Amino acid sequence: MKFAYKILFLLLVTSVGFTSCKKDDDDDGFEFIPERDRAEEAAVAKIQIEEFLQNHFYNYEEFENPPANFDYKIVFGKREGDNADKIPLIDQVTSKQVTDRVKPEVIYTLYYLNVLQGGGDSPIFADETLVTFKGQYLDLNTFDASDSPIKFDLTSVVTGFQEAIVEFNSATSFTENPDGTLSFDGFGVGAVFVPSGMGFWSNPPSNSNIPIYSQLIFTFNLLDVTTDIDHDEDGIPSYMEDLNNNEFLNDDDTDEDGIPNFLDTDDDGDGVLTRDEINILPDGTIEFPDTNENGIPDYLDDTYPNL
Ligand SMILES: [Ca+2]
Ligand SMILES: [Ca+2]
Ligand SMILES: [Ca+2]
Ligand SMILES: [Ca+2]
Repeated sequence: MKFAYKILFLLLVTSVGFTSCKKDDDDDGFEFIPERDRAEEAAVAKIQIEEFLQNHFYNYEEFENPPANFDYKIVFGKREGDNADKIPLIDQVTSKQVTDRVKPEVIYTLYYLNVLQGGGDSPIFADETLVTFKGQYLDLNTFDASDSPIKFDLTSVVTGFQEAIVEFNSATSFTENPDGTLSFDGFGVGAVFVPSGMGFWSNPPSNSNIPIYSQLIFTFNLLDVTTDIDHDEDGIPSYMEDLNNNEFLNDDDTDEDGIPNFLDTDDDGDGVLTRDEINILPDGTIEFPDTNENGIPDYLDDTYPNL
């Protein structure tokens, strides 16, 4: 499970590294090759994913008439032989348009499969989710999976996974079993087909064998959601540190010290902790004083206080 967490850990990899290197056989040194063009790669990914969706189906018949002890996990198969007339995924998926976080002029069509919506809470981009999941390539080989519930911080997972799971709801209820495990009812079940630019791009986790520029499939059961995560414990929930409202937290860095606000305990870098520049009322409401009335709240204003 620990390994699984590391695999999905994406922090910042989409925004760093403009070159990758490979060993040059003709030379003793390394040859630096430029990163692929994001728009061209997005087009390649779209073709590959749509081809997959055309040629594959999922176990929808089992979801329609669940066999005894069905685990409510999505399983894909190829539309060939006895399965040639199964409904192709392309007729069952939903899609949403998502802007590339590195190159905003690139827009992805992110395909996802909504098998069961779920009846509980729906996560937002800064929440933590409890899921079971499987990660596969388009050839259906598995690169990572967890059948036991595992927590994923949505600020740390690949963009495609984050953008899809926020469209689902968690379980309506759970019961504790005699062995201490939990059973969930009414959870969300889905899959997302992630183009490389919304996946690991040219920087897959170094401890994985995931090839660069891989299209990835994640199937997941969404069990639980934890909201109002405050990553830096500065008193401001992380979703409120998304100052430019793009649902991406790594590009909000008020004092430009390289530490984004949601991880920065002194957001304006004035030497006074954010926690000491806001007021948290007994009912949990947060006030942002602007003492010098310049339109910038104290915690983001490095001209106040003058120390
Ligand atoms: Ca915070
Ligand atoms: Ca900062
Ligand atoms: Ca902060
Ligand atoms: Ca401060």
